[in-house]
Amino acid sequence: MARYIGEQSRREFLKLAGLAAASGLVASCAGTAATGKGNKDKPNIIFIIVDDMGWADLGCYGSKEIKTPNIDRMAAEGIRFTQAYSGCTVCAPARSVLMTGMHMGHTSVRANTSGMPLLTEDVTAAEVLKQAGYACGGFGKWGLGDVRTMGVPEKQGFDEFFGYYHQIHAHDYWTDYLWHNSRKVHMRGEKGSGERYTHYLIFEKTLEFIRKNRDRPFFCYAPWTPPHGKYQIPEDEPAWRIYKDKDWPRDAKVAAAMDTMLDRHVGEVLDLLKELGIDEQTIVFFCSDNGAAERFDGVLDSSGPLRGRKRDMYEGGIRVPMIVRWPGQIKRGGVSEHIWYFADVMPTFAGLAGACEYMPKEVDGLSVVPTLLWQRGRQKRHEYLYWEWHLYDWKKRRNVPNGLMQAVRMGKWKVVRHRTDEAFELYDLENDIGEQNDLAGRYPEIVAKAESYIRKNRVEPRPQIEPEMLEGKMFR
Ligand SMILES: [Ca+2]
Repeated sequence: MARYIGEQSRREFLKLAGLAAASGLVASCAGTAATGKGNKDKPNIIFIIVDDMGWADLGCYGSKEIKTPNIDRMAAEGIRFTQAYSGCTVCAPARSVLMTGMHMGHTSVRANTSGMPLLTEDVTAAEVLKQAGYACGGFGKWGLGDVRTMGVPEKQGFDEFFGYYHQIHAHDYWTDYLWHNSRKVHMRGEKGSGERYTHYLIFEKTLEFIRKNRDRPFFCYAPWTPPHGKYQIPEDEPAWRIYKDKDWPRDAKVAAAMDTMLDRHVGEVLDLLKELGIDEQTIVFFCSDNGAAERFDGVLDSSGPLRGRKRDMYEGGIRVPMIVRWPGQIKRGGVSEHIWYFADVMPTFAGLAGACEYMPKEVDGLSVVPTLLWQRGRQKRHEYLYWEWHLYDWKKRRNVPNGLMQAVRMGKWKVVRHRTDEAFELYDLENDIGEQNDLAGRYPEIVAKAESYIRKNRVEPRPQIEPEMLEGKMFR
């Protein structure tokens, strides 16, 4: 695969740059001028975010065992990022960062307990795009407000949302019901069958929304739930047949099959865009919401060379695969080392949609549109990126004392600590991607700088209310 500058000819580069300039897609939404284009220039945005897929679970990210030909092709036709990050190391807060454009020191939902939904005053990426004339639909797992709260997606900018509202509900692929705009949709058919397998229904609804909105700008948010455990898959799922007889632990086989199933569905989304004639009007993102839930070391090696996994502040918890494809606009086969994270998604959407004026001023993110369009000189870079997550004691129903985990990335440096009463560790990611060699003792001034960013750029989260009960059962 081509590196960022390489196999593309200069002539083609100039053509792409010209296209981008002509269509006004140069806004960074963080200082440079916003675009104000008419509807015909607003690309459709499809954001596929799968659940707990590891950084190394795709062929194009080095997986040797998991078959992902469609996503690999998507990367070959678009741009693949090697240093893209989630907003957090677990589901709900990661999505809060994504939806609000604010990092974990500022965003509203900072825990997986559902003890705090998005509030009315929170401005989501969907609300920004809605004001710019987009139809907004979501299909999969929401996690930012349960039914009967102000955090539900249809009160946060979405015209429709089909799937799970509570992330713990989303653990079960053969649940009794899903939600459609807070209306309960009962699942028919036999439990354990493909007929009732929730991902199939969520995928169908995703395609239906794209078909329905083909003639107008749309934002299709697809927070699909595989390969998150429970590791459940229909016996007759074609992807399952590839792995079912492998000599691996069952969970690893199901996780691999879920990835290959997702891959087929990504391919079908791309095929649909061609069928509808909107391939070149549509930018498609593919990423994971946080690191691998299980590493499956020696079998799938889902974190690759990275340390840790989901729930860690090490790279294995927060670094994610990120691929973006937009025929005619994004150079084919690019690989970028640009460092960015979910807080940058809202400004990127706003830049694409000419919607910068609708974005709250407080966002922490920076648009990556210049990087997508190969205008590297225009790309603004973060002074620092910030993550935190507070460990929760489910028995005592409160945060673990001193259990706040924090991480800061500054250029090649990564500062991390696992509790507030422990010292920070420091790693040089350029030379030590596996975070093995703690340099905090040698460079105390780098650690001090990270601490000063944290002090200046973090506020306490809103107080959590009691974790929610749903159908009389507490989800955890
Ligand atoms: Ca997740």
